[in-house]
Amino acid sequence: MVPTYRYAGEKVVVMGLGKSGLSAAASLRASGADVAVWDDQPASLAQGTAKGFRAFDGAAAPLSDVRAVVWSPGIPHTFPQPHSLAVKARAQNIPLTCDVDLLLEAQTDASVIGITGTNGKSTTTALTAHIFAGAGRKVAAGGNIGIPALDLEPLGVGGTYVLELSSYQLELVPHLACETAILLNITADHLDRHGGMDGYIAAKRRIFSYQRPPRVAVIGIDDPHCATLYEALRRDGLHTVWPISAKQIAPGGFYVQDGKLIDTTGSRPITIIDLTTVARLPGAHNWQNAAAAAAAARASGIAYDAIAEGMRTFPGLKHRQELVQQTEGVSFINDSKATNADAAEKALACYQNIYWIAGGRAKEGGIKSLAPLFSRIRRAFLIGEAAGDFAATLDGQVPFSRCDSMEAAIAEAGALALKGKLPGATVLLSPACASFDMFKSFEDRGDRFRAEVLRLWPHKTPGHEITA
Ligand code: UMA
Repeated sequence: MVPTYRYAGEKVVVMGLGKSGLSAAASLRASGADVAVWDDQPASLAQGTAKGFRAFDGAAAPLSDVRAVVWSPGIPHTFPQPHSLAVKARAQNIPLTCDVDLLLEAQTDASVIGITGTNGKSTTTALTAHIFAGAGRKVAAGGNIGIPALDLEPLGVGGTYVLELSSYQLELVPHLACETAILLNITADHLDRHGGMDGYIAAKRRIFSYQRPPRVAVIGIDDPHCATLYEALRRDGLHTVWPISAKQIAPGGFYVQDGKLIDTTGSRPITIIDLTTVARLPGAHNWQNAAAAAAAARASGIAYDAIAEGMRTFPGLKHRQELVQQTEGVSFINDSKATNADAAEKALACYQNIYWIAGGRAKEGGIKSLAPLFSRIRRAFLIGEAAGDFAATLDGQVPFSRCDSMEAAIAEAGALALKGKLPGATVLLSPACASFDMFKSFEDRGDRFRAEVLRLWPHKTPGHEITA
């Protein structure tokens, strides 16, 4: 835990008792602050009071002697409607802060690599930290990736925090000063929370604010919003700007061509690694993540061979094209994090001869946008509320079965894939749907997929390493 003495002896309210709120409350209390907590959900509030925190009535109690409100990132404080506690605090000039900002304020001696973007943040964060650790650096990764910032260890001088930062967190981090800041990509997301696309882009752009030397700004140039920001950053002249791309040559930056990751920031191009040989970074989206991680590592002086080794040994993240098992030529992939068609598209584009498990609680638009990839799918196994709609979309184009449970879908898909013996056959859970109709969360869905696959096919192919 990182202690945060900024509010020692003073009264602080922690708003929201999810992961970040509970972690912040614990750190503040351990550092001598007088902590009161609030959550609009009685069950969540009870979790806080069970840990001995005093309840602060967010709706009614006065804020007169409160020094700061530590805000949980998921709670609206501007758009679409500001929470009443945020309105009250701002009216009294009481700052809203968040756990990430408390970490940054407490650990100014450590370096910070900030990573944001609509997609790929978690993989890039984990990969960057893995490369740094492999190179012998003192490193800790956290933030939006699911490890609350104040749960990390104090690193101090010589340490590096690799922080995944969401647009929500970027609105609440005035102490952010990254040595290296990475913006991977921008597509429409969370627009309700930012008052539209301009607000969302403005939040993402904050990652480049007040950077510390060497002020390296790494930015994807494969989408129009980031390409425009790249030009603006170059014109500003405040940063060393390194473009990254998985689709085009990026002069003066890092790009991937025919799978080869190339650094052109120096006097001559250097090929770092052939990413087609790295099983746990499949697809162009992961190649862009790899380019970003390589840029962060080079900005910190990590050698090329250590970067390549870090990529080769990267275990991957759970639920994101996670290779669960390979047996008799069939790969079983858990991509439960793909809760919409855009995310499923990235996985479908990576494989041929796919036995596709999809469905759940549908998102707007369904799977019509995936039609260009249908030829890769040998058969679909449809589950959950969306099964009927998905069947109507696939009808006449892709054979499908409607399955009563995910377990039934796994058994049928696995048996067909093993029998078919097609090259590169892949049983892919990439649902293009939320999980809540059948599971507690996408993690629960992915965990159950993994458990069932390993129950049905426990024997791994000799020589193949699986990290669950
Ligand atoms: N709550 C209220 N009032 C409200 C809304 C919520 O009291 O009006 C309470 C809820 O009852 C709940 C708590 O607030 O108890 C939840 O707070 P939170 O939504 O900030 O969630 P945490 O558990 O603290 O998790 C947060 C991030 N969640 C969000 O930003 C929504 C986690 O990112 C992050 O991993 C975690 O902090 C640790 O840093 C998750 C996420 O979905 C993965 N992020 C979004 C994304 O990636 O798209 C941005």
